[in-house]
Amino acid sequence: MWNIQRVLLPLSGVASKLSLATFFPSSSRLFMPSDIAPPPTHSDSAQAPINADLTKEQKLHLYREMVRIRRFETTSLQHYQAGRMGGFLHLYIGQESVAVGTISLMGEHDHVITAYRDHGHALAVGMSMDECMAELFGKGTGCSKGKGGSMHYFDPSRNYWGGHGIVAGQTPLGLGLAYGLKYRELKGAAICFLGDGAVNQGAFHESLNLAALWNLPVIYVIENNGYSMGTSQSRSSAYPSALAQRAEAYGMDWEVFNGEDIYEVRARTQVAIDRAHNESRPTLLEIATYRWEGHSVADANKMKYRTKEEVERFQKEHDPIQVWKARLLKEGVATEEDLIAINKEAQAEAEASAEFAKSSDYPEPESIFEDVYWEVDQQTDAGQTGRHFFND
Ligand SMILES: Cc1ncc(C[n+]2csc(CCOP(=O)(O)OP(=O)(O)O)c2C)c(N)n1
Ligand SMILES: [Mg+2]
Repeated sequence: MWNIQRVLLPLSGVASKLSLATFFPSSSRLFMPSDIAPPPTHSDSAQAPINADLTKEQKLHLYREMVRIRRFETTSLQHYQAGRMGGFLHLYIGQESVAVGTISLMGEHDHVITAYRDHGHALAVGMSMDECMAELFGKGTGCSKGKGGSMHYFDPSRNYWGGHGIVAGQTPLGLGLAYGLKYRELKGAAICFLGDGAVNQGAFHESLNLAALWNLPVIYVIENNGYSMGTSQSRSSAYPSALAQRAEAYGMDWEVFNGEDIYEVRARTQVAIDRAHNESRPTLLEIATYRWEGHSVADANKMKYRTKEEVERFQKEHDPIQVWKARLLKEGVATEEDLIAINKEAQAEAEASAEFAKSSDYPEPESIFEDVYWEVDQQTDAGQTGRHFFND
């Protein structure tokens, strides 16, 4: 809690007292929250119909998709460090079960939109490693023609609407997707991912308000990986309870659960999808997860706001791929050799995608003005007269 004396003391001239502890009373813990732990998983998630009905092949598919994301990203990291990519690279390693679990539930009219940590979601919706890797290399064969980079993957043909760099900027857009579904009377949901650092942005709260007010089929998924950019959740959010509890202010359903077990992710997310499809009502989910790498690869302070022990604990005990692997072995779905083979295939696919990216051409300089406004590219009246953009 704020202590008024601690705040006033520095103002009365005792500048030496002005330390982080003044503003963050237990700052040492806030800097190093090495006690963070995911919530327990529900014991009945594996038996939920959506999971009980999974075939052996579907279970292996979930494993393959998570491993593909991991191999894609470790390969991209090597090429980033070799100086072959410009811009930032935000890795999703450690969070794979969230994208793969939620997106595995998507039907024909379900749509996805996310922030800049977008590689996992893109591969999970079915975008190819080639187009994703080439985008990182800035090549014309990339999914955004090499002009978007890591943070701006797009594929509307797969109901995948980006890839957004402005924190929470995707949240009103996700609302618009849901509005479009309702307007067209389609039975679908807009799944909008955001980070724990986006929950205090005004645009997000405006979106929650409209989602509830207009009963829109949107599912906001907070991927709570414990940290935003160089800071922990406890240093950035005043409200000490669940981030998703903010939904109560808008009369919206919400839930918090553990994201490391893909059964759990699927079982709990399906409830929100059913609510969107059948009742056209929004949900705010908070999925506890963990990012292994720095905020981006260029995060020089990545070990200053958390401990090495904490990172290693999550890597050893909460790796979603290892958790799922253990399940598959226990259920007799696969042997150790089967899973090694899947890893090798994914590694080969990732390496081939890097070769594809390297040998692709950069976009032509003249194309820099293309793909900015649809109206201009399509030469519509508005695109030619500019009236669409400026009232005259
Ligand atoms: C409006 C805005 N403010 C600040 C930034 C700089 N910024 C980029 S990422 C980030 C942290 C977001 O953290 P979180 O939402 O938890 O997502 P994560 O990186 O953990 O996936 C910040 C502050 C930005 N991109 N946009
Ligand atoms: Mg975060």
